[in-house]
Amino acid sequence: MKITAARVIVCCPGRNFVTLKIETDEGLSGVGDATLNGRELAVVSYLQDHVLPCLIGRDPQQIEDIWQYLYKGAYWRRGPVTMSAIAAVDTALWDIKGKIAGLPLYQLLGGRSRSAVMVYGHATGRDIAETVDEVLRHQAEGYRAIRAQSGVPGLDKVYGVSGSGRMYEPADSHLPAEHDWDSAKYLRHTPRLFEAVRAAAGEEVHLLHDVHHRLTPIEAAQLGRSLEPYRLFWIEDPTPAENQQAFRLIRQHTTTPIAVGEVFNSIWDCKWLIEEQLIDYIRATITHAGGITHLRRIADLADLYQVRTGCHGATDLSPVCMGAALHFDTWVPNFGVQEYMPHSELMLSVFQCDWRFEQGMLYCGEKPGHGVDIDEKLAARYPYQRAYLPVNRLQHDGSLHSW
Ligand code: CS2
Ligand code: MG
Repeated sequence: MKITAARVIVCCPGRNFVTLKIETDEGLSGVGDATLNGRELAVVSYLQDHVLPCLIGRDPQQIEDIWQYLYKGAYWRRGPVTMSAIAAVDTALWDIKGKIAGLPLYQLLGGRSRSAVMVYGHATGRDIAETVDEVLRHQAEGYRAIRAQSGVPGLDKVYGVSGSGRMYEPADSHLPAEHDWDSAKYLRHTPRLFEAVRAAAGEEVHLLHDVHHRLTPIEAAQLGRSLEPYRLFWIEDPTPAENQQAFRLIRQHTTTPIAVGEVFNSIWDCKWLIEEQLIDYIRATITHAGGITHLRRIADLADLYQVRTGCHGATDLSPVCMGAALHFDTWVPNFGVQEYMPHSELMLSVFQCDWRFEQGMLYCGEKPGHGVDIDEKLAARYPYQRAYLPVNRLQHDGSLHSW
């Protein structure tokens, strides 16, 4: 079998997605997600100009060899652009392998470890009362795990917070919007939010919270400790993870579980935090961490230390990523939870998927491969539109802040 064609499809059915389609001489094709939010076209060029010419004529069944060829062969290893491009190729090749075998992807990985995949939904509100309502709405829809975020009194706009039940879009403007930030206000407010949420939602539901890399290590330690009475499932990205020693400091002060890794792109980003047992959940996912082939290695390393997976699943990961992730989650022994921000109807008309949601769980389909395809004609009706994530400035003096 040979790869005869490979093309990149860029579309914007409500947000930008970059999709790779690989075709073979035997009529089978596969798709992979290469969406890197706010930097999409860099990956398009990486694929089109530098990767796709090397794929034509290769045997698509040699997934491992092609992965090694693209990773080691580039000389310039790692980084989000490179690893998203490799991930797209890898995902498309696993899709093709599933179609050759006539098996859903989870079967190729080793078979089913669980009946379904527990997901967490997003409850956001402009204030505590609105967030509590949203948490209760999610519980009524069957969610067993819910991430709660709310506006902070005295701050105009807070990332990840939309009003009245609307989903937020991570890249929401033509040029980066500017948000303001004040860690002291946030640290005062967040325990109040979770006091109210826990009281309203009861003991059973898993509660999660995303700090978006905004605190210093000692502030993150304070936050973790102040949330202990509400028994969170995790706090996510409490401090930027370039300085991994920071997590040692946080760990010394709090037993609130920690999740990190949505911006990680290789096992080398994860290794030390996992080996030193400084995190509890690893959030790397297929699209940004080198595909199924590489994420599997990260999960296996994590399993040695009882670190569980918690794959990133914001809407800027395309339905292709979500489809593949659900197969991965169905197999991976040390599964924790899967993030789930449902894509819009329009997005799901461009991408056909076969998963289903029921009582807080997602069920991957049984189609061969990962079960997601793209309608290229429809996709062509929604051309790329430049869009950025916001930036974050300190409220009192305008200096640019981590996020
Ligand atoms: C967030 C995302 O889902 C999450 O946990 O951190 O909204 C993230 O900021 C975006 O996916 C960035 O593209
Ligand atoms: Mg996050």
